Amino acid sequence: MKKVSACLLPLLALASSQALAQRIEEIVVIGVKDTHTVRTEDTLVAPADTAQLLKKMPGANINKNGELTGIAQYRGMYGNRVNIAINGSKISSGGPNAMDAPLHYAPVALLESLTISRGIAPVSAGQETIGGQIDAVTYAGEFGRSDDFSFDGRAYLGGQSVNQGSVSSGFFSLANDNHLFRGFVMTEQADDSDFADGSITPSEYQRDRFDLGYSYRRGDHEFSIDFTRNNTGDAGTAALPMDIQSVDSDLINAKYQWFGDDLTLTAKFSMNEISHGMSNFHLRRPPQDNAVTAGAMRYRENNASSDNSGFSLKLEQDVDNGYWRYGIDGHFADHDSRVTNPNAGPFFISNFNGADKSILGVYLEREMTLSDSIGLEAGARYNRVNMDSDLVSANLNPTNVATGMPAMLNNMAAMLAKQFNSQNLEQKDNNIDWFSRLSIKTNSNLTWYVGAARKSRSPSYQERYLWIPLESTGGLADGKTYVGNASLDPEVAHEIELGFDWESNGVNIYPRIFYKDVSDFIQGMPASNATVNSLSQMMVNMGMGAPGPLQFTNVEAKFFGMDVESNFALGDRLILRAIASAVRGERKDVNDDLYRITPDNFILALDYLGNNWMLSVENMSYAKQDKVSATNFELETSGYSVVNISSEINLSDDLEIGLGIDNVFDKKHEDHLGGYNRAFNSDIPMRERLPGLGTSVYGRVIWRF
Ligand SMILES: [Cu+2]
Repeated sequence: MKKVSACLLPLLALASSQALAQRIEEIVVIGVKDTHTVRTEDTLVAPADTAQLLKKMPGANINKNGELTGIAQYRGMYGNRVNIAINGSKISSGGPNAMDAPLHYAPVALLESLTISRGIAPVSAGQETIGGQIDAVTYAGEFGRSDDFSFDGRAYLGGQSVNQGSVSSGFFSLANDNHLFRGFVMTEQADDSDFADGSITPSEYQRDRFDLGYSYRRGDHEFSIDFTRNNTGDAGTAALPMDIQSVDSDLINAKYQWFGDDLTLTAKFSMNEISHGMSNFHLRRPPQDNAVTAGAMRYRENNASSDNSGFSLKLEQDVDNGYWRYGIDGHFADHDSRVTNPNAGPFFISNFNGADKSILGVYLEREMTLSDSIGLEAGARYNRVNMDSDLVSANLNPTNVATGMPAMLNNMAAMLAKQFNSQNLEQKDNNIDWFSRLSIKTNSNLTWYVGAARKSRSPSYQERYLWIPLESTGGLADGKTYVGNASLDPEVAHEIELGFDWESNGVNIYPRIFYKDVSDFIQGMPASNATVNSLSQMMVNMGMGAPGPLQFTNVEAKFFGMDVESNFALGDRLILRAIASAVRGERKDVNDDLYRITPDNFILALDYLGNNWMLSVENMSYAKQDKVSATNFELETSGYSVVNISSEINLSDDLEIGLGIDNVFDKKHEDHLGGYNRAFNSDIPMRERLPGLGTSVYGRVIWRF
């Protein structure tokens, strides 16, 4: 086992939230608890991936494709359907399989908090929030109280036994009441992770990061700018056909706020350059010779990039009975991805070439008190989406018998490229969203809630522009190859949600039920293009891909379920916490369930709070999942329970030590959201469900100075 993970602590609320807090005292609109936040200072987290925290939140979970590749799932929707903001800005993944899913850019060691919007998110929260909204905030330090500069810092060191992993990081700030300079450095690495009967290969990882930032405030004005360089090295993603060689990214995020008497202006700008490499031979066993082809022919490397930028302008106006919010925002993402074979120079597939998606949005939102006991929130948004792709091509190197592909295959690829290039690739969508949420306080303990919304999402660039059957699907990890469809329609969801907040005498219960109807839901259906099918079958015969390629298609779907969070004070120091989540995802046009839906799950935890320490014992139970997608050939999983223990002790105001054990009884279990094994491993057969991790003893030390 190893050292402990680290984080830096920090603290603190950004000055802007102080200003916000002051104003909130002035205007209180009746409402329910519509977010759930996990703060890393209060919660001990073993894994390096912030997405793991979602497992502890009502309705949320993680589609795990690797230790640094966690894709957020909320109430059965995942991937691009869930909008994720890192410090208020969106980051478009560099990888066409979302190996660097957005939460990759908010590592646990730098995370201050992770917040989900429970249920229907306001239209001001993000551009495409059909599946929900998640906000990750990283430590930013705090301004001083006088004009004298002071130097502060936090060291966060952590480690866990399940993969001999460790993280070391330091956060430093130099600040007075007007200026705040900050810096952060982090390095983390781990070997392959263990499960009860072996280890998952490859699941090792290595990641380095540094941040530099500056904030300035004076009077009613506050400005900040941050630069991040993230360098992820080798990292295994056994659920996908390749592993990460590198994710090199430069992220810039700037924000300006003006706090007027009854107006607040917030302007944000972000720019991200991500370049990413992956292969099917550097961390896992390379392709082997088989009866039909030489292994060397099937080596693949893939270099992908994402250049994306965004802005938002929001004006919030205080009025007698609430707020008006007016905003415009934009996000512009351009993606390239090229597949090569290091054994065959001429071989290439231009997987995505200048595939871009631009969204310009405008919204109006109102939050108001209708009476002493009724609060209303409502808003509407219009998004204009423009997408396009440059022309594609491929050379499967048919003239080289040893490392090239048969001429017939190359001809089929050329035919598909020609079909793709001759279409109208440029697409424009006009999407309208709205939402309305009503809270009715019937007595001092009970507030009823009802919400309704229409939310839309334009297709991803993969769904529109994947032209040759490959697994570049934004991380679906179902083992199927897909092709896109440029003329897909946007998804449109209509949703209703009901619930209440009950808070009385140490008993707090927040249940919600929901129903979401999605027209033009995008999902893979058996491909009908004869060339796609024959090319795919030939590849299967040569030992690549899987039979029966799918094409992204508009279908009809529905999601429904419930989730609840609750806590019960069992005395001054003992708290019982319970969180339950249940969701169903079904096709409406045919009799099938949707793919990779979280099994029903239930967390029961007992927390004891001592004077300077706390102890928590937690049982996480997952039901079997037999509602699986026939279309995606999804396998069922059985239910299981794991027990986790964690403890924290504050040795002084500046020194805190946390220790924990995850999966205390080393329970062997299949993680339904973990995907199937795609890398040779003597412990796990190919294309079998990947197991959940075994026992992990972990710890962290946080030292503030
Ligand atoms: Cu990748």
